[in-house]
Amino acid sequence: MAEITVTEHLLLHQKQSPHATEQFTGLLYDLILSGKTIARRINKAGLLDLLGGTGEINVQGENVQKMDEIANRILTYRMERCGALCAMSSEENAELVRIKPEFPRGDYILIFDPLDGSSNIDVNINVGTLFSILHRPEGKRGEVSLEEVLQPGHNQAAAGYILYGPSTMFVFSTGQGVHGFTLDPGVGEFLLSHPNMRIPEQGKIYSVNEGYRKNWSAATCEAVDWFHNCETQDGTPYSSRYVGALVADFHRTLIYGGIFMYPADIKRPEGKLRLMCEAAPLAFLAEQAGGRASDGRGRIMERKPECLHSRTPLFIGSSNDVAAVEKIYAQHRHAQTDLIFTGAL
Ligand code: P6P
Repeated sequence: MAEITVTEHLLLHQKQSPHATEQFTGLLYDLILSGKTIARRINKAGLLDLLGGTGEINVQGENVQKMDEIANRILTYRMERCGALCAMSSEENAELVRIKPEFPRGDYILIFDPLDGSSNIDVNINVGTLFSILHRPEGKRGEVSLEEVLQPGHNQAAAGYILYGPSTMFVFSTGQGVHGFTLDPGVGEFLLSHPNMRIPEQGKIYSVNEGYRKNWSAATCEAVDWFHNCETQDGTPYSSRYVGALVADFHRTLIYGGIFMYPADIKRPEGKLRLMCEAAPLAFLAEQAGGRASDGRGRIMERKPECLHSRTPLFIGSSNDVAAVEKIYAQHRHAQTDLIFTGAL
């Protein structure tokens, strides 16, 4: 396969991609540069005593890992200078970051989780950076208001992730399909390795943390039990896989198919995962790849965030597998048993 970089790929698709403007290409370039910088730091983390937490707690109430902070600093420094943004929101920052007047500004808004799954770093398991790119609403000028940022996922101009694993991958979509690029460390470029990625309409892997079962509703228990009992198209049972890093669990689902689930539970009635920087970008990719992404009731892409850090339940992957979950929740809603929380069955 010819060695095609992300920028070349964008320009090749210039006519279809309304976003292949100078500003947007510059945005992606600096996002990619940040990803390469973070990859290098992660690969050395174990050697530079960057493992472990800083002892601080972030806005999510989570223990901040050193690499979280470093990744957040790398992205914030680079992206506030890229000239394409008017505002940014990081999973690590409680408040919206408005681009300061001394920096060039543009019409895009970047929402990101600098290092998702960072607790896995200490045990050398995949972590990832997630990003979502929105347009500033037409006709808005002056200071960006929070309301301008709180947009539903179907407004996204682009979304994607960088997966730091055995190889570092950049997977994204601008609405013209999903394309995966693998970093060639020798060259220092992400090269097209997975053009036009598609999720199989049914998979054979389900992915959920069953340790929370005692806190699930009856509907959620039934939805997960569905995958304990259903069979793949070749008549074999589903396998269970759970990395504990959303980007890694999603990437496997994107390639192999199946379903990743993070349901609500009695302690987290809105779920754990963040709508704007985790569920919405992955929902954009899933739908672009022919899959589905739901909160159990309807499309993640339709949900309007109440705040920057709104959370949502997430069921994402093969269209048939996600549809099976939605059907079970609909039956329980109809029977008005969808909010009954059961103990361990
Ligand atoms: P649990 C990582 O902390 C994360 O936000 C996602 O990357 C991952 O899918 C999820 O939490 C894992 O959560 O409760 O199963 O450990």
